[in-house]
Amino acid sequence: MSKKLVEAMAELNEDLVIAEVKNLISRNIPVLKIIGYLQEGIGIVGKRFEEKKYFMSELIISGEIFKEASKILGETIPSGTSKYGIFVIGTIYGDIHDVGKNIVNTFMSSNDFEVVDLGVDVPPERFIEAIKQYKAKVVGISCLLTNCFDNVKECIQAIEDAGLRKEVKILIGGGPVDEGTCKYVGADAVCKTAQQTVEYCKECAYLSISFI
Ligand code: B12
Repeated sequence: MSKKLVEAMAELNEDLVIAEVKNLISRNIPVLKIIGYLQEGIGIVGKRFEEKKYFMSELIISGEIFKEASKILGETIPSGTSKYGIFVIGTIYGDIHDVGKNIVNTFMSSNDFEVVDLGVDVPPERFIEAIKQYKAKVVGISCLLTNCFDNVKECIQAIEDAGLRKEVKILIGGGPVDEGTCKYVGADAVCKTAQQTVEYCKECAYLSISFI
């Protein structure tokens, strides 16, 4: 376990985070493990924010450091083909967190999915348009704010009202979401990591829920 990386992230020491990420890569530590350390560190940032030891500026900095580290990690991951077809993803409206969503994108791309990223603060209409435009079979909705769970629910209801619900699997993810959230919002599955997302989507492909 790289206590050094967890602590450097929690302390917002960008130079040390970057140096340690490079060090772990050079020691062939798996990328997912490194992301796990970064996530543990940023989790501490979140806790300190809750405890009012950190403020908004620290949250912003932590997101930037994570993005810089992700860039370096992303360069080590070979890009794949798009043989499994299109995966549409976006962060639900009201929410602008995108660090985790972007990690999912990198892993999905490198595992042979073509990713259509709708960005952050995405309203239901954009998801619906994208499902129609790309004939998507799996849609991912990212949500890190508990007060946006209702927006996710509304979005899934809107997809249903548009007559598209039976055509797509809807996956949700983001720090606070769990099985209970999944049930509440009416999604098909929740994935806690990028790797789980890849596995779930590949399983859909193997079960011949063709993505193409
Ligand atoms: C960085 C950060 C920010 C940055 C975001 C920068 C960015 N570009 O994303 C900024 C400064 C903008 C921010 C703002 C706010 N934040 Co903020 N933020 C965080 C923090 C510290 C880290 C989030 C993060 O990047 N995690 C790392 C990534 C890698 O993890 P992840 O997103 O969970 O992703 C993984 C999985 O969940 C999954 N996944 C993610 N998305 C998806 C999608 C799909 C489809 C799937 C399948 C999987 C999947 O895969 C990823 C890789 O494993 C968290 C604390 C925490 N513990 O998460 C608070 C936190 C989420 N924020 C919080 C709050 C309150 C806010 C603000 C409301 C603060 C304010 N007063 O304004 C605003 C809201 C702004 C808005 N409207 O969205 C709270 C939310 C509390 C709650 N109960 O809802 C948290 C939990 C902090 C806390 N403990 O209080 N924040």
